[in-house]
Amino acid sequence: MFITFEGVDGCGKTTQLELLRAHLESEFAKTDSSTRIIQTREPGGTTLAERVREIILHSQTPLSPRAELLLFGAARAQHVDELIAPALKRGDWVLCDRFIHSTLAYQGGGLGIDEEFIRAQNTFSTDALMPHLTLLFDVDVRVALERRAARRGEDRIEERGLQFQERVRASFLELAKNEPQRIKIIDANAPAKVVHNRVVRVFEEQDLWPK
Ligand code: T5A
Repeated sequence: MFITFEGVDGCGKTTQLELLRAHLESEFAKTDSSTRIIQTREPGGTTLAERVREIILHSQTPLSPRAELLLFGAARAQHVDELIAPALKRGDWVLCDRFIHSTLAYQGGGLGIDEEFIRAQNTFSTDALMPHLTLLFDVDVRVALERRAARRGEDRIEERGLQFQERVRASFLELAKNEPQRIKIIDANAPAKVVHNRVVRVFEEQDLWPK
């Protein structure tokens, strides 16, 4: 099972990924399954992809939109080949903080790069791998900004400001409207425990708990 976590910067998806991981581990512990849960993130998850992450998010090097898109694609290709695809082949569950829908929302909706091109590039980068389930944590961008303010400084993408984040949020919601089977919108405008209960409900509705 391949599950991705999406939303604007600071929506709380990493917190939710960790809560779901702990919940899943306790459910798996009740079974005789040896399934492992792999937690990973994008850009990142492998040595090369983490280095690309540093360049994209934290370096002062100029980065054009086309170069940015290609770097996200390169990081994803390495991540899929080295970590995600082998884990899924073993039967492990992969919980991934961001994946293709971030590229569609940020580089497509946010930067205005052609969606069809992004999808074609992604098919090449991932060998057509798509998540079984995508949890989209939807929150007002001002709430997300307040949550981000509690931690470290802004990265290159967060520095693009609230209007950029509004476009990204709108793009995520549009993607969810077009892929209702895969993308489940979770209202993330509530305390973390309440949001987790909403995730649990999605798992119940989809009958996803390990047996
Ligand atoms: N990107 C990525 C692209 O542009 N294209 C791509 O293809 C890909 C893959 C990645 C950046 O790269 C861009 C998108 C991003 O800008 P990231 O590591 O995903 O960076 O960055 P963030 O989205 O900023 O992720 P964070 O981990 O920093 O934030 P999260 O995951 O949204 O939020 P989280 O859980 O860390 O929480 C943030 C703060 O809020 C609190 C937490 O305790 C924490 O302090 N919090 C809550 N507070 C109140 N109520 C809740 N429900 C809360 N949940 C969490």
